[in-house]
Amino acid sequence: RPRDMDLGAITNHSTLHAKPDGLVLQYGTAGFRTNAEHLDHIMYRMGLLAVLRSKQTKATIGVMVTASHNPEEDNGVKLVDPLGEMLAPSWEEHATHLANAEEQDLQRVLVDISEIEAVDLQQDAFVVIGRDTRPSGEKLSQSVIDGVTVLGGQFHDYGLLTTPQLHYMVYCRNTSGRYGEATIEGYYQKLSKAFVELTKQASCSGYEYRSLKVDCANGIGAMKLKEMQHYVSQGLSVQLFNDGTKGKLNHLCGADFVKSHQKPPEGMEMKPNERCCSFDGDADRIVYYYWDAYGQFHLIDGDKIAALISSFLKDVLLEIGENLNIGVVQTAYANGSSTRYLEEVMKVPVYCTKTGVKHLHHKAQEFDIGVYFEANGHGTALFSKAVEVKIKQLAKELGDNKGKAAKMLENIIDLFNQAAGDAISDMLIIEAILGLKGLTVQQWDALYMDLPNRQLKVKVADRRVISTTDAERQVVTPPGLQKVISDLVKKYKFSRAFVRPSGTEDVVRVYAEADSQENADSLAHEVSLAVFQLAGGIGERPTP
Ligand code: G16
Repeated sequence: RPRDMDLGAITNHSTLHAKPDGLVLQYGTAGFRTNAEHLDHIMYRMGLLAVLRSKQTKATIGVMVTASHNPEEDNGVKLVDPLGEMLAPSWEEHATHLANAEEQDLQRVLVDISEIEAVDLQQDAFVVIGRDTRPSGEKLSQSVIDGVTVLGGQFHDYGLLTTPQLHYMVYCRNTSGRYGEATIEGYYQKLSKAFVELTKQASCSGYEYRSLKVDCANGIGAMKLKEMQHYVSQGLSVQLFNDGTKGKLNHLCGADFVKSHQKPPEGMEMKPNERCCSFDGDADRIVYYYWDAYGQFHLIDGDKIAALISSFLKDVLLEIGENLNIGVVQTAYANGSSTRYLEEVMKVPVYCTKTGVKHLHHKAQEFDIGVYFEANGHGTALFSKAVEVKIKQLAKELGDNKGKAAKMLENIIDLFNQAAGDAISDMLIIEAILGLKGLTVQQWDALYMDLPNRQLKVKVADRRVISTTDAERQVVTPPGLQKVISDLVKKYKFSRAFVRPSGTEDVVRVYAEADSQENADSLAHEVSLAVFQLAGGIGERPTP
């Protein structure tokens, strides 16, 4: 029996965080998520698990209490690994076991995990905690802390943070401050220094002071942008909407709403051709949009952000004279036009992974420069250590235009949050690139034209009956469903459709694209009906 696990105390505390009988939850796309009322035991147990992971890795581990884009009543939790990345898959399994263990089995599961993972229980543990603005967050964070302390772990509670800020803190702490200072000021200073440098460079080429309207989804992004505003005010003025003073979190606003409904958020005053953007509830996603002069809404999603960023990076590298390998990583949701543009016009290799930033992040690490974005606006760019060192050196050594380009790239690297997709950091990068290139939002939008598309949700009794392959583009079970989808797709031009169980909501997601909005809508509807019939739909049948 492990020496320094006080099993008695663990059990005693556990009864204060009792697991509702029969409740089974999975560590999903981004941790556990459900109605906040069912999460107390999960939080306590994730506190315990974070300590074990910290002891095993001999590093600081992060715990973020958030349900990101989900409705306000939900909450959730995810663990952040030492370099700011998502928890390793084998530990996701441990998390699921621990979360679902009945009270009497809790000790055994903890001991099993420690043994399987060869955790040195004598090792110190340190856990950092953050939470978004959900009303349930504070109490749930306390339950995490309870789990951490009962296993003898030390902790620092950052309180209210955006999810990517917590990822940043973990990364800083485990790299002895080389990545940045692990404080909120450290984060603002690192990003704003790079941003202000870039806007200075841009102003030499005619850049004008800019303003931007930001829909903060009534979430944490509003608070953090307000705090940051004066750091970047030399180059950008942001006007905040849905800042949480009245509306409900993610309700009729935020990046997820705008992307999935393809319309502007409520509560935002938009004039024609004005550049606007939306964050999601924990500020790890961003999408841009505008109304044109004819009253048509234009959405600029994660795919077009990836196109802007990768084309900028390619140009800068050309200017410096460096031939590095750039790769772009997308998911099945990427608009067909974006993939074609990246491959055929920009000539960059494109890869498709399963949904979930952990998959994209992992793939992006294979390149000198890996740009990854989900269509929903979640993404960043990763630069290999060797590239960072080289660019820093070139920025010092080179003169003239090459030197300027190298400095620009050095600042761009600093501005990216390389631990996780980050709405604030992405926003500043996009604003800097538009400024440096002298691009309007319309010109950016015109890089390519999206294929009309539609996303729908279908309720089924148990979404696990659907399994997929080929980066979620093909259904394996239930049998017969893929054949129906393939036949439906054949009815339309330039069409594509797929379905997959969500890992954050209790629904099956349906995606379809085609040559016209009408066709995309009707393909999505027909596929929804097929899911409803073949995968155990519940409630009302999908209606067009
Ligand atoms: C999370 C993940 C994203 C994913 C999204 C939806 O985002 O971090 O990678 O795209 O969920 O996932 P699913 O379709 O499985 O529900 P967020 O912003 O909610 O944390």
